[in-house]
Amino acid sequence: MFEFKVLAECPETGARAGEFVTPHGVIPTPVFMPVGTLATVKAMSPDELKELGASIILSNTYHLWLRPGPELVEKAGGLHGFMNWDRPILTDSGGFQVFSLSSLNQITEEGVHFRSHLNGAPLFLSPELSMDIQEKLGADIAMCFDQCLKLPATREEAERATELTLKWAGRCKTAHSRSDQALFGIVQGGLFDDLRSRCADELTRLDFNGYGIGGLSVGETAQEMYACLDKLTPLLPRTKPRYLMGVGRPDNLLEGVARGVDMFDCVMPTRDGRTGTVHSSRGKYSIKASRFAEDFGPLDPDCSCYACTHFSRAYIRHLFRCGEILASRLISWHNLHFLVGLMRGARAAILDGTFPEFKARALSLMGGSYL
Ligand code: PRF
Ligand code: ZN
Repeated sequence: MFEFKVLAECPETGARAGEFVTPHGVIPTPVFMPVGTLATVKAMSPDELKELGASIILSNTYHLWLRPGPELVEKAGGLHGFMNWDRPILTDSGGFQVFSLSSLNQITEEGVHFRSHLNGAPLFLSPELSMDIQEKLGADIAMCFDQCLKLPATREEAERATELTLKWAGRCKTAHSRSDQALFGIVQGGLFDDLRSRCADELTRLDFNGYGIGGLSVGETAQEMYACLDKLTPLLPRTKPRYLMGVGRPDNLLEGVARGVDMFDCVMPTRDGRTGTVHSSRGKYSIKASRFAEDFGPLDPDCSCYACTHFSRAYIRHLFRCGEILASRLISWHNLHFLVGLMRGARAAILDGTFPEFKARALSLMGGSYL
């Protein structure tokens, strides 16, 4: 269980194609994981997610802890039974949501004191509690409870967050007790190469089933993120999966894959789907634009998803302008298909030795709106 097989490596870049074995099936990598924060990928049914090719989804400890509570999910047979999804699931630890959503957080060595984003009630989350909740949720992959730093951060702040994240990783490893659940460490360290490297070394010593790369896409430039990955991924064990947390722009995915990242997640495809933003092989655009009023072509000429094979831009634009929920569903469906498919294409290209060409062509087709 939890074996990661590297099937092919791109000789020109750091890209790899692999397979990660979990209790609910094998995850082909590189992979994009749709986000189902509240035990649902917004507007999409599990069957629809399967149809578009999702092999794993992500859910959130923090949100499910508040509502409906881990005990209820456990009674329902864990997240898989509760939401009727029988493929792999990864739960994030709350280490990011606590810092990004809640107010007045006070960080101590023991854990984090903060207030609920729902009703302001005082709450406390620690590595041990996050592990307990994640074991009850029962995902295939649990994440360590970490401190995600907002950038820019001073050297001192980054040092403190890195040391705390390492102490907490050790406590997560000790507290974690389910042998049918993988546990991933999370590398922090801001944009300081030596802190990232120290964090990677210490986490590797603790021997996790995989490694999250946290604290990126939090205010730095794309070039800074790529430079950080260039230095960091070679320090992580070659035979364990690497997961770049919360990163989902298509150009970021391709650049991440080229630097040896295997897994990604982001709310972007579904969040943008609900506001009418389409991500496509030719770049991103808003379906609201008047130039689509009489455009009877598909959202993306290169896409084979349900939305693109059945409906026109003009129709989806009409639905969107009328506030019809089908518009949100169709654009979310397409956006997810695009990102899941982009990683499927990258994987095929790594396996047949054409990844550099695949990446260059995809980036050039996406054009100006992403670069
Ligand atoms: N830590 C955790 N989850 C995350 C992040 C992190 O740093 C990020 C940062 N991009 C997204 N999700 N636990
Ligand atoms: Zn489509």
